[in-house]
Amino acid sequence: MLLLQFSTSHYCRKARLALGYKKINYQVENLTPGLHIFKVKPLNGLTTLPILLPQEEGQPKCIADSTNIFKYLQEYTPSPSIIPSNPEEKTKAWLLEDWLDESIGTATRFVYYQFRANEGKNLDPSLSSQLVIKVVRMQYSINSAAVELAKKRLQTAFEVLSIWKQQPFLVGDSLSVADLSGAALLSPLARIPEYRQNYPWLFERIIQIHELCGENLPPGLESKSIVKEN
Ligand SMILES: N[C@@H](CCC(=O)N[C@@H](CS)C(=O)NCC(=O)O)C(=O)O
Repeated sequence: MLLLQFSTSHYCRKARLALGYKKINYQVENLTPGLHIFKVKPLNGLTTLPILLPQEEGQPKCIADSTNIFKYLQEYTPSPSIIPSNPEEKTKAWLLEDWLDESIGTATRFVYYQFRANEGKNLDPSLSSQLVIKVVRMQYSINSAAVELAKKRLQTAFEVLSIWKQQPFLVGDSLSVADLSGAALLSPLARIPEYRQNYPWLFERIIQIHELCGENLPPGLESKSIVKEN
């Protein structure tokens, strides 16, 4: 299998966590933001990554969107499952997945790029990095007012996800699409000292889930990084 990705994207991390948890062999192809459109649009009409190419006879040619990738991988390799078998838990896990994907992953992006353009500029002050940050901020209309709203959405996320303080999994007693989504889509906050200080439990869980999936830890947490060959 081949995963088309941006190396730094938290949505692509989400797909890698599921591939890793299911111990599926795959390779990655890192695309360049902007130029990716020429490769990606002809495949499915969308412009976003991740995209999974199963590259196997009898399998679909291309699966776009991290949620669809979860669903496909669950069918492709049912065990270990990432979907609870109990119907109520299953509904809850998918609801959390959808909210984390559609609302919280976006809020993380806004807060992260605001930080990288201001207090966090010294993480990589190079011209190329600052240019990428500028383009992303323009692409998604990231401005101070929108960032304030995103911060409020993140506050709600910390309340909802505080279940992680008492139990290792958000739903039921095993890892699900909800945990994979939370661990990936909040991971960029590990670069922001304020969040690291205020929510240590969140980053402990993110580390544990990455370890369960055999995935390298996200920037900011990687001092404890594990080795994985792609
Ligand atoms: N809901 C989508 C979101 C994916 C997404 O937003 N990907 C971003 C990178 S983090 C992207 O590809 N942006 C490039 C573009 O929109 O052209 C998913 O889960 O796959």
